[in-house]
Amino acid sequence: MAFYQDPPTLGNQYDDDRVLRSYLARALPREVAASITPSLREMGELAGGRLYQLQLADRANEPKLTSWDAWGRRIDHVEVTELWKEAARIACERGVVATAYERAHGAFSRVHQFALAYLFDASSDVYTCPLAMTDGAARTLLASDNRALIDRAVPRLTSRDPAAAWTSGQWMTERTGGSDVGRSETAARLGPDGAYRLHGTKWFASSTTSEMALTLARPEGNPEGSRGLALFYVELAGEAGRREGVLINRLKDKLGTRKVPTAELTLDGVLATPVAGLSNGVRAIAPMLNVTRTWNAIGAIAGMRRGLALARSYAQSRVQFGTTLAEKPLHMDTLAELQAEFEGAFHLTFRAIELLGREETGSLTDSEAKLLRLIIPLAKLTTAKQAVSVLSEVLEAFGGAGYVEDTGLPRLLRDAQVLTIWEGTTNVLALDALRVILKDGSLDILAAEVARLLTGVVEPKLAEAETSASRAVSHARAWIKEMAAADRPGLEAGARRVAITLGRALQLALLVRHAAWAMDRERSRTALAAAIQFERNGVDCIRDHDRDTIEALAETRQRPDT
Ligand code: MFK
Repeated sequence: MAFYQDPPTLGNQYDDDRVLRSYLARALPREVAASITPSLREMGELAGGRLYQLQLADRANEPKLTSWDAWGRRIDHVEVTELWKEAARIACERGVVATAYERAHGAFSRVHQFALAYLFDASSDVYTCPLAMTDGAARTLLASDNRALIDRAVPRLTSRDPAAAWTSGQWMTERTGGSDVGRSETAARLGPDGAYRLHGTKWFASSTTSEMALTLARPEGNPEGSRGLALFYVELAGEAGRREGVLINRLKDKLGTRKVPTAELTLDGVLATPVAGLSNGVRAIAPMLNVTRTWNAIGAIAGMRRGLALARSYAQSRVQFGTTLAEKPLHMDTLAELQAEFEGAFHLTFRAIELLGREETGSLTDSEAKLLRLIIPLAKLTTAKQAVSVLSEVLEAFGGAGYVEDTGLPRLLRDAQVLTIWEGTTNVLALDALRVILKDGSLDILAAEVARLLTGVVEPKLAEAETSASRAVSHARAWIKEMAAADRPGLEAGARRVAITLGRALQLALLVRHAAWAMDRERSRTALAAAIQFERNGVDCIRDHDRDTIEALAETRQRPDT
């Protein structure tokens, strides 16, 4: 009889996730954990069941832009995929954003909300993109104290009623710069009616179907640079079809996130309301950046977890050279390395989320606030890189099937690649982290956090991991101190290596702390294995690089090759 390989399968994505369940058992008070478990189990069932099946069935569909109707009217209608329509309803009804704002469990509500988002993400075809921006917009408006806008938009952004709920866009990127936002060209003109209208182009506006957007524009007469920009609220909810003053030039033809209707927009006089004064727009939109960067880390761990769940299932059924892949020592060695990366990324992401939840409920100390400011870029950049490398290996673990579109697997890698780019590239976030470190002593606070996590851990098998985590942080501190005094360009050149080292050191310390807890309370040694393996994967990547070598290899200077 002809042979046909069984596809990999998924079970309930909550019940199957040892890492999530063990983390929640440690991080949450027992009554909170008990109260949120049904909602997580329900989301886990959807994510491994009906939503996953719909995602596979909907694989080839993409959003479509119709610019004109039959009679020549400009309509700019975007039709999203079937999965996106279903994901929108599920996310709204299950409170994937709302849970954080309802605060049924105080600061722990952020953990609940992001656990829902984590379970939902990998079966949502990146519907988490508009959700991230919606969450970021709600947080930004609340931080602005603009009562009229808060009253108008926040109840809609945080609604559980699909008929009333809004999502938000975040229009920041222009042709002049995705990183250097201060070069934005969009102008805000004050009309005789006392209202502002925006004129310019947004080059990469994620999720154009949203009912509102937060965006940056320069009020006429303001100075150049980011301080001359102001944060504006744009409402797009009007009647179906064309949004007055916003033209959709085209949908972007992207490597991944192909279900997300990312567009290039012309702002042709769209009405806009200042959110928080008429300058310092980057500072005003910073709460949004911090929230969406946290969602980015959630996307990274959710993608890794999905890839590994599928790879494990496949390893159990795929027979090669006489046994299943699960019985091949080298295949298991590879999966173990990847699993440890995922677990480190998971714990760092949820540590950031715990702090975010406490910030929102006003229970952070000054030191913890500084720690949060540093952890967010570290988590975003480290987990995004891990996701790309883990998911590349996951595809390889399927051999040719990982490279074939209708298995649904290549999407995992393509959708991961954006995580290193949007919401700030690895290098931009590394420089952001370095700026924060040099400005406010947050590296001392991070070192104290690592020391705190390692305190009281007595398991001898964790000793090497403990040493590696604290040595890596000490190395980073010494290196930054030396370079800040002696070689600023060298310091900047090494910013990515330092940031990744700090991100990994923190991940390892969190793994050690969790492993010690799991051995004690769950009588489980799996988290111990993750800490040991993560340490073996390597933590400290700080190296001295001399400038001659870099310049010779980068080959960006025009000079004769001697
Ligand atoms: C599942 C995945 C979900 C993810 C969905 C994502 C959807 C995708 C949508 C997008 O990608 S939208 C585009 C996102 N774009 C970026 O993230 C821009 C990347 N560039 C940077 O982050 C640059 O570092 C930055 C634009 C911030 C630099 O600009 P500037 O002009 O050099 O600003 P500066 O001086 O660093 O900061 C201005 C003020 O903001 C300062 O405060 P002060 O005015 O009080 O001095 C900063 O401290 C403050 N600030 C900047 N970043 C901050 C912040 N404050 C708190 N947190 C931050 N992260």
